[in-house]
Amino acid sequence: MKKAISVLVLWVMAFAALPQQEFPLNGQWQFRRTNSSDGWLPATVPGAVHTDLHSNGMIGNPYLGCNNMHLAWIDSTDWEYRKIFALPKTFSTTMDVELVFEGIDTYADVYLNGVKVLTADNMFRRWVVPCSKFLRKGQNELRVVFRSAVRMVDSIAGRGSYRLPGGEWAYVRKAAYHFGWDWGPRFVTCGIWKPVYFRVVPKVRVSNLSISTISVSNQKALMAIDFDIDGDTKAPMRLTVTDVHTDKIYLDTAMQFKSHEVGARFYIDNPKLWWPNGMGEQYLNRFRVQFFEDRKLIYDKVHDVGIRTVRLISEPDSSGQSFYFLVNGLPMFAKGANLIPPDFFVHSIADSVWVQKVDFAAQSNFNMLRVWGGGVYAPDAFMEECTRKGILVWHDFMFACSMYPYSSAFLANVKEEAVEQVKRLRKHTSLGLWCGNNEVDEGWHNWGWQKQLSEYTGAADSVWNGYVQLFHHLLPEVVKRYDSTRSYWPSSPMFGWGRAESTTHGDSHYWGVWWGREPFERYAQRIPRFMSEYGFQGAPSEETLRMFNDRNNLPDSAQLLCHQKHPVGYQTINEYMEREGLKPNDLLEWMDYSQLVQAQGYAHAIEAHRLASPYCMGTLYWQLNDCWPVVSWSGIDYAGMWKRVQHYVQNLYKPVIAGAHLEDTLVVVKAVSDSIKPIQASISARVFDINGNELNQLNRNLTLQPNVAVEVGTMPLANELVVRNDIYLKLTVSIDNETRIESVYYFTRSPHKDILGMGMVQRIREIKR
Ligand code: BMA
Repeated sequence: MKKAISVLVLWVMAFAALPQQEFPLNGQWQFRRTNSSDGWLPATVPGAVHTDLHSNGMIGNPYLGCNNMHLAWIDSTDWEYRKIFALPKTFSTTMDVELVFEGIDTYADVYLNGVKVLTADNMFRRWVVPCSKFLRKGQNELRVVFRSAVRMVDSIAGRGSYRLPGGEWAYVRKAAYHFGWDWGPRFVTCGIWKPVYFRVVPKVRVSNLSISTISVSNQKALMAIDFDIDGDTKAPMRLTVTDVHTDKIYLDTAMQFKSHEVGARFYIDNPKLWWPNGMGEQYLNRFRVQFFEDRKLIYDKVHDVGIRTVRLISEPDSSGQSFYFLVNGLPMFAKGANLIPPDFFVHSIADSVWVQKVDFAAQSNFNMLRVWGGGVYAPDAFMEECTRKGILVWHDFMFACSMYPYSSAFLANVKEEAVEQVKRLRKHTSLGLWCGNNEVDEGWHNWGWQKQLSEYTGAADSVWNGYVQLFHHLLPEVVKRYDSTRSYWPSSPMFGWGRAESTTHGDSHYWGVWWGREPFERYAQRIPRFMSEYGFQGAPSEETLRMFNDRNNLPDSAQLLCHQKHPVGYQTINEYMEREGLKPNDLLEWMDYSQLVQAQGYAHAIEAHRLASPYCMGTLYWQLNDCWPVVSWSGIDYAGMWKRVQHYVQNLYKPVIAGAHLEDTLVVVKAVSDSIKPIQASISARVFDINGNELNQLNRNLTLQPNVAVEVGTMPLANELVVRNDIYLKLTVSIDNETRIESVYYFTRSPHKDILGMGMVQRIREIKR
């Protein structure tokens, strides 16, 4: 007996030196309708009820054909999951053990051996439950009973005298797009969507450790290290930060266990800086952080950290209010797109898929991605790849297109979520901005929401005060307290696109093109200080179109309709296609032309935005990717195939570009560079007919200063030339005698087929004087 105890003591001591020990509960589970007499079916965790039903052959593939239209019954049903397991021998029921759910979607009661240990109500939070006293030596049962989120919405909303304007998703802390979006199906699913495990609670635990740059000046960087420490100890503690490459010690400090949140600062001499893609190297310092309790090592990790400062500069100026990012003291023209979750069923997205999106962004010469507020908070693997590839992340908090509840219980739930996510994400060098929400301020001021509330006395005031409380106090205060070096922006956009200020103040979402059916030319007339959304739909690749169909054929018209979620999506595409004089003969040609029209739209916009810098300092199109096979605004479809537009974007996001437009019969050529140093460029504009005869030319050598667009020159064309469909303008930018960019413009609608075949072509933008 004595021997057994001493072995146990030795084992516990050895174990205590480890940061923590985990017993995963992922993998095989069982599920059924709650309390039904249906037999238990096999389930997978992490997972979702839709994917489990599909794996069991109970429903068809939700992404195929029109299946997505017939699955609403799943959303209004309650489901329960269980796992029966025995603890491993290394786990004793006398240990201090916690049950951890990294993510539960969304309303669930959790029972451990019949005892309710948790009620969860937020998909974006992690749930930690002390559970030693409920564990048994032999068999254990963990049961998770979900309540239908759609019925929860009705019950919560039903308690008030009015419904909040916007969308039903506002009532639940669950990904908004699960309720259906104009690029996604509606599956209000449920499930344990992230890993679940037991872990032994160590005496002292260090977590949420981040190292960030406070300032860089005079060849010195001031760094902050922040972390949480939990537990209880009177022992002296010590924190060290060393350089893995040089062994240089940056910090070696004694600490007393005092508070839960701890911070320290240190300096680095002659730091090598991290830069966004295109501005310089993505240099990462390797800091080894060690934490000792007494002399026992309780934390030992290497953190790869880029030294850089990033600030959003949004200040009144002579034109209105600026909006640009200052990185290491230099203005950055932001080039990128908006990102949505890369699969509807987020549990199934491998890290490699998230990483692939970042790699596509970097290949397309992006320096920014915006994680849109109707999806989910980005995983660490995504943020790490953004750090490696120089992509700054504009991260929305998960609020979109609706007014939100403001009860103290709702706000307390959101506060927990915000603190957790900010502490998790702040360690990433790539994180550039926190934004409160997507289009909530715009909705309130422009979408008739106030009118909707007008029959309820005092409702509009209360709802707006709730908004202010959440987006102007609670969230910025969380950012200030836990991530003080990051900027916070309350709502994107600052003004809706119908307002004059949308082109003079802050960021803008311009949907006059597409939603407003305005011509692409309008992009150049409605230039904002920073364009954080605009876009146009294009069909996916043929390969992805075939994914609509259950036999890998081209889809029929019903299937096409089930994979278009915008109310007038096809009409809008066809209207613009007609305007461009493109007349497709079959589905594949329609697909091709839709991609051409989409690409033209983005090309017009990107040229207009970049050639207006420094007035405009960013362009993020809607949207980079898809979450299922669909016709949408994305540049890259669900299967990861690049639409035509993505190649145009890649070209137009190069450091130096030239662009042309037509003022009556005068070709006007402009150029811009976003390199951080002045660039010598040679720019030529040459007009040809399709037989290769040169009709006119303009050649200039010039020095381009960072982010200052200039007019390169003008070239008059004869009246009879600009009405010909068989001539084109080729713009070439050369740097150091090397051609860096080539663009081809044609002059009329319905261009000659040979010109359309030239690759990245677009119709020249026309201005009538
Ligand atoms: C933007 C987004 C999404 C939407 C898109 C296209 O404003 O924020 O809400 O999918 O428009 O309509």
